[in-house]
Amino acid sequence: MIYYVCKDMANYVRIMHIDLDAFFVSVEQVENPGLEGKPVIVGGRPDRRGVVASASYEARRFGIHAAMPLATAYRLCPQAIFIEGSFAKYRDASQRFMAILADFTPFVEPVGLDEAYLDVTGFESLYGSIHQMALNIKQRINNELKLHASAGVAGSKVVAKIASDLSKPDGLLEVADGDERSFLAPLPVGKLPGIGKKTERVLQGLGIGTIGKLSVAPLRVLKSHLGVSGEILHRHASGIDDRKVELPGAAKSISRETTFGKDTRDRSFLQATLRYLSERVGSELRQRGRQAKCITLKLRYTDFTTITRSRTLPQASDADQAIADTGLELLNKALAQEKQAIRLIGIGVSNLVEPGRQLAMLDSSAQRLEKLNRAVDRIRQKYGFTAIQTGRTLRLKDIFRETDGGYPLHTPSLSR
Ligand code: TTP
Ligand code: MG
Repeated sequence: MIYYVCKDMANYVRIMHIDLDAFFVSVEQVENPGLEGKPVIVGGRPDRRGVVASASYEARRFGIHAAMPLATAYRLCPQAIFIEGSFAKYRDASQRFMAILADFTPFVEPVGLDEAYLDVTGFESLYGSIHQMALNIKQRINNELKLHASAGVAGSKVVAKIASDLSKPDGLLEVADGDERSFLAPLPVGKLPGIGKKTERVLQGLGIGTIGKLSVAPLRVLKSHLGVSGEILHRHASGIDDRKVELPGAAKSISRETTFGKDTRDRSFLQATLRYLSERVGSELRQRGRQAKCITLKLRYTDFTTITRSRTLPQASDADQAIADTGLELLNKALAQEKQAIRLIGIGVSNLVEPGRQLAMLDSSAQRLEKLNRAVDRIRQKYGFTAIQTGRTLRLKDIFRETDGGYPLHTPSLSR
């Protein structure tokens, strides 16, 4: 008997997922209460290109959602208030949000700016119940930031996230241990994180409309239509997800991208932009004390087709030059293959590792680059990002206006 109790306790996990409601918009509403209760959109002016970053719940009633082109949002709701937004403000609110969470538990994994997973296993003894702990967290966020958060509590990350999503706005939903399957079964497959429109269509084609049906679909069929992700989705559909809450520092990837004001084929402009984005990625990589092994280029063409191309570096690096040079190689290859004009360009790094005491340190050119990048970082921290520019990004000066010591990246609110 005791044996079984111990065994169950060993498997017992409680994870809380917290996500702020209409984050960017809500920060704007706190600053300007006149915006409360109105259809508000952060992303930029509707006559500019770019997409909706955040929409108030009032705007969502018109069918407006994140990632929708601003022009479409304007068509659906011309009376909406469009705000360009400012990343600095959201970063500040995000830091305060994460600091509140850290007061409740050290086991916090931030995801983006307004979202986090908390490993709350065993915290019942501190707060009476996990439900009470979630209420306390929500209350503090509301008292101190005037923002609303929604929380989901369950035995795994995937179920906790779905629960917080379903509870929005200002909600709290707890799925009891053992109830995961019955909780998920009736939900449409689109509610499962990782299932976008395309996968949803594939599943519909197979007659799979609910998460319950997905959980009992033959694995062989899912794998043949969806590859490896078919297997993961199959497990998640049963509420099985053994991903742990990972503490920060273990970021999996860093990326920056921008949508152009006008689609372009101008090679030197594309290269300059790519260098600039690479420098922004490199600077964050060094700030986090990580090096990257994998570099990924992202391009979106006029017809909205989006491609990504990746390359693994022979040795992990945090140098702007390594990121940019690899990105440029991938870009040149892509430009040779596809003649369409480009709408969006982005660069990302992944497969992040702790800098090792590698042989490269003996290599004086790598050492020189490292020194150079750190010196540039120090100047930029003091005087702004564009205070120092390589000859190749200077071209951007004539095209973009500089704000906050940087070039605005679309969506402007995401410039950083
Ligand atoms: P979300 O949490 O996905 O969205 P939200 O907080 O606006 O709304 P809710 O959680 O209530 O559904 O994203 C958090 C912020 O990240 C969002 O306020 C703006 C930004 N964001 C973008 O800039 N682009 C995007 O495509 C998405 C989804 C979010
Ligand atoms: Mg949110």
